[in-house]
Amino acid sequence: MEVDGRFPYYAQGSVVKGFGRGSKDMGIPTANFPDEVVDQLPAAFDQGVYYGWASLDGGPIYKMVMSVGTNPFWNNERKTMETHILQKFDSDFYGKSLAVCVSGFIRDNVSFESLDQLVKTIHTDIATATVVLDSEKQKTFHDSFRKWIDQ
Ligand code: ADP
Ligand code: RBF
Ligand code: MG
Repeated sequence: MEVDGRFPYYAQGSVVKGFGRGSKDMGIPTANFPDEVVDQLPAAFDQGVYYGWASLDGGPIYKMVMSVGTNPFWNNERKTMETHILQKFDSDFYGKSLAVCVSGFIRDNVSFESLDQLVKTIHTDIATATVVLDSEKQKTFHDSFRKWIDQ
């Protein structure tokens, strides 16, 4: 894969309420960042589906997938930055501090003909991220992220 100077990109902020469009019912809850964090994104992160690492309140680091954009399937007016952590949690964590290391690009954020297609594609994104994040290069991003969190 060619080198992409956007990565790694670090961001941190408290988890806020999103549009509540039932992504949780779809089995894919996404922790939303506040607008201030979204507005700090460099222009190169206009939109897209990404993978990387995530940590809550400085705790363990988990794999994640992230959607950036206006979610064309839903036609949102505002750009959002939503993180699905690849870990099962027993309860919600609104208000907690979420830190992310965005370390790679999967695809553009696009529209779909049906919700079923959107959900299937997100499951493919999760499978992609699960494999790629086991690579040596991604482990170095993981280790640098740990230092960034702990500093
Ligand atoms: P909202 O529209 O408020 O973002 P979601 O249906 O997207 O609602 O659910 C997101 C919330 O679910 C998160 O803010 C978090 O509190 C909780 N949650 C539970 N497990 C996860 C997970 N694995 N990844 C992301 N969020 C999760
Ligand atoms: N929404 C879209 O409209 N188009 C997409 O291509 C898209 N890709 C996503 C990829 C991932 C990995 C995740 C977690 C979400 C994605 N979403 C996308 C956002 C999804 O529609 C959103 O989480 C729900 O609408 C709940 O806010
Ligand atoms: Mg959400």
